[in-house]
Amino acid sequence: MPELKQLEFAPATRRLALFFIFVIGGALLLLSACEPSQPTGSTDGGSGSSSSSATGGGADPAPGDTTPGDDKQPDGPAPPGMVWVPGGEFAMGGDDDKARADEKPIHQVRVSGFWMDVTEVTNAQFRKFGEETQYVTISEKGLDRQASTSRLRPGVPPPSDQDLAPGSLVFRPPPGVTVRNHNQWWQFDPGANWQKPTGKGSDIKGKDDHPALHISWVDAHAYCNWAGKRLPTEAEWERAARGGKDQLPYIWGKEKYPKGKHMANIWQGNFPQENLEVDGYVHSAPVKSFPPNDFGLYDMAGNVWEWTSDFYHPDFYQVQKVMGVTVNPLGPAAGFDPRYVQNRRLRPDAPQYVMRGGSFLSADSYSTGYRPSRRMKAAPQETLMDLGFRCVMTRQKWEAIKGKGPAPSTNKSTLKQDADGK
Ligand SMILES: [Ca+2]
Ligand SMILES: [Ca+2]
Repeated sequence: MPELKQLEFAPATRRLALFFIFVIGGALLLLSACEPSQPTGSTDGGSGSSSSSATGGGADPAPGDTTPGDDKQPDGPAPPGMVWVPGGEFAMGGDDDKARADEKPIHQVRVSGFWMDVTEVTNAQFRKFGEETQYVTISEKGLDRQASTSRLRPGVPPPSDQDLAPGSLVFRPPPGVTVRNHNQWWQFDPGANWQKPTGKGSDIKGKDDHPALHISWVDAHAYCNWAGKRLPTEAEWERAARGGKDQLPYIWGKEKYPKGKHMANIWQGNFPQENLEVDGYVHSAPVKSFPPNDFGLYDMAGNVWEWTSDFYHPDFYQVQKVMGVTVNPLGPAAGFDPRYVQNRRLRPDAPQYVMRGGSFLSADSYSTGYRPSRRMKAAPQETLMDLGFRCVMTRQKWEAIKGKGPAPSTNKSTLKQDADGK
């Protein structure tokens, strides 16, 4: 993940932003609460098909209202490859010495119980999706010129051929680069995509059980839609990651190395030059290589960053705090990132979505991205060497699937294969 330096607002800009948040943002939140804003995934500007569904039931909608008793796992079988994340109230965000401004303040959130993929979506699962739908990812096909141009704000120059070309960002720090040169260790490689994670000449042979990499938000949304699932909200993701351990620095507890054990695939050594590989992996690890959290979920810290369905706004938690305990928050109704104001190199035409959990590139000497409250963001078309995802499913959706009775064998087969990554 590009650990892009968070730029601070100038005081006047910050006051203006806070005004926007509390006055206008409040109205947007009300609208958001009235009308679930599960995005449509129409921002790819491409032609990838995601119309078919592994479950035959279409996409899972946004989280429903809290149902009494939903902290208990529903009776009957779980969806293949998923575990129940019990509903409940938890403290969202962080305020310790490692916490960034956008992780504060800690605020109380209640989410309904839901099903979540036990692991990050693997290469084998993503391949199955492509075979059944002929879906092609953004890093493989590039961006559509007409769609990309139609989104531009007035005065913004149209994208160049290079802006629209296939490819993705690969982590290649040049010799001597330091953490101060955060723009230099990511290199756009026109041959990089989920099947060629480090560019031309690379492949994923023998890596069926590794997480799929170079996955954009649009691609992730299409996969979840096909699987009859959806991306988790940011609140659902943090609820799930903490596994019931509120306000602890790590998803497994207080100690970084309990009994000397490595608990996640992250970075050891002097980032970005020296990866000591003490945890056994310099790149992605097979899913389930490290212990699960208390909800039975693997790699909620490290391995790859995971997309959520929420727009990013640096001051969103301040709004949440004044609203008291919020229930199933869906994120801000619109994305906003101050970098767009101050850094014109970044794409000016797209809001950003939140990603969570850190990756094999998360180092204590730099971002500590694997902390459960750490927030990162990217535009929906952006892809990176350490960016993947997993999906969730509502209780209601699974009940509806089961309620259909015995599913056609092809559907059952697809779900089983999805779960097992075969
Ligand atoms: Ca590692
Ligand atoms: Ca992860």
